[in-house]
Amino acid sequence: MSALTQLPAWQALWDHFADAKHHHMRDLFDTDPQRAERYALEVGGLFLDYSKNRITDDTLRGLMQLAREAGLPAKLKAMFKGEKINSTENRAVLHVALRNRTNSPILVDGEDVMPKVNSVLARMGKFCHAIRSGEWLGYTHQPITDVVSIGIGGSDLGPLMVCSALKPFGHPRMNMHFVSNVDGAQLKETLKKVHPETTLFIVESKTFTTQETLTNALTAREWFVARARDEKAVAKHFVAVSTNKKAVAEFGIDPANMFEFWDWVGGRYSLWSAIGLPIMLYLGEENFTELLNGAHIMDQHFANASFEQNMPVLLAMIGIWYINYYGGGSHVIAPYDQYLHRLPAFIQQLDMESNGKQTCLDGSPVDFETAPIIWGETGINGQHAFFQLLHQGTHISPIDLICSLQNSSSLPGHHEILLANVFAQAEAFMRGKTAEEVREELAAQGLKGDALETLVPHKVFGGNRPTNTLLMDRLDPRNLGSLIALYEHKIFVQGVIWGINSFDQWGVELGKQLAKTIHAELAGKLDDAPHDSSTKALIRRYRRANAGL
Ligand code: G6Q
Repeated sequence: MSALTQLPAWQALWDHFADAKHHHMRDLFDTDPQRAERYALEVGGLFLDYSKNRITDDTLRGLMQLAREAGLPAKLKAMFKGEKINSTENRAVLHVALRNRTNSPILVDGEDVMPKVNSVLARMGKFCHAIRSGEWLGYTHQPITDVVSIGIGGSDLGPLMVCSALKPFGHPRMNMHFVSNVDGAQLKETLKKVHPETTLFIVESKTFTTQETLTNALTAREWFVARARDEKAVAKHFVAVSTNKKAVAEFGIDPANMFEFWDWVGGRYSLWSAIGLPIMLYLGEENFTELLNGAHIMDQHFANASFEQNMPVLLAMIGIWYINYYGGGSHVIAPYDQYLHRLPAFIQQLDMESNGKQTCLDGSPVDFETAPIIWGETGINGQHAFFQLLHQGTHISPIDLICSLQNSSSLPGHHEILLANVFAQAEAFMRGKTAEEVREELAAQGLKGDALETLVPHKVFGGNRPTNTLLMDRLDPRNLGSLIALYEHKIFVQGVIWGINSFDQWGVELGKQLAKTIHAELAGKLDDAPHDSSTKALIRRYRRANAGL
């Protein structure tokens, strides 16, 4: 048995569950008129209504006790203090230092990291100002109009998501492009849209060894040099963001054009570092600072609020309740905001790469479920697609409904419809529709007898389906910063409860290793690598189709 399942609070919650699993939220609301008020919380520009969950005061008490017994208070302090909590890589985990707006010292191996953080931020600010003001000119003395960010995973999704989310704050001259897929189609289509004289390429890679990124960057560089016909022009059009100065120089980017970050910044937690350069270029230094400020508000709240009033802790522990007690293995992110359409993908990586693990910190296997499958889509589109399963399917899949109170599109009439749907969905998921209500409704439509009764079971909604409603005052850099940090900390808390390392990602290595050998085989450079019969047949088929290899 794992340490977690032996905790008294873990067992006590099972005892509570035996009774709690019979509760229906409809009754919980009926018996407590203050429920919505009591189960709500505001932090900065974010408001969370968590009342539509299958929880009572006893559930929350039990969950917070579990958080304490699992050692959350000490782990939280350890992260903020820069201790090497990423034990399998022997690294600190300090995305909070990147937005430590109070500038209080944070030590790694005895060295305060804040001067480095501030100096890179200042360099980024200067560079972005030069590009945005038109002072930085390309090789034909024209200002930059297009930015192509080349990266993948944590070195792509964050900047891509934030730039999409904050489009209304973007520089009007700047067109942002993101290339991550090694499928040449993405780079090819992007290059069709840009001109070498006015394009800046940002190569984003923590390690600067990632095959997809380096392949795309090399092709982009060749495309550029073939047109500029001058190697020296590269300096005006290529910059790198990395922790690996040597590899950047070897690739042919002047280290003077490199923005640095450090091994204590995890890829999927790196948008606050120099990896956020595309964000700062697009939004400007002030808005990037606001993004950091928003995250810092959430950091401070997370570090200081009592667990009972702590937004990331509440979301995490309520998540644990569903995952580990109800056996709900999936979680939906449904932003009701077109600008947030990449948020589900971003949170999917953040959560699944962090907590998709089955080994405890001490090397023993887990004997409980860990990260749920995170998925989602803009909520309103989801309603016309997969919400059917969420309402009447057999799975329990909690849903985060995310929207902003203020209209960001400024087109009249749209926002009200959007918000009406958010609130209606949350209510429908909670209440459902009883057979009695269905009967009444059908009778009012003139149906009776068998015709009515045959339809009833199909139109019943069990309800009791959990949602969190997250309202932002408006979608702006500060609130988006708080929202992202909220999820980062929620995921951290769940990792602590499960006793796993949320900050490594060994699971992505195996496929990468095998791909190297197979790549050589596809190219005809290697013939007899040992494989199973299926893999061998697939390789043969590829080689036949690309005859000559
Ligand atoms: C994120 C992961 C992963 C990483 C990419 C890109 O936490 O580690 O998504 O960001 O594999 O890696 P590089 O930045 O090293 O190119």
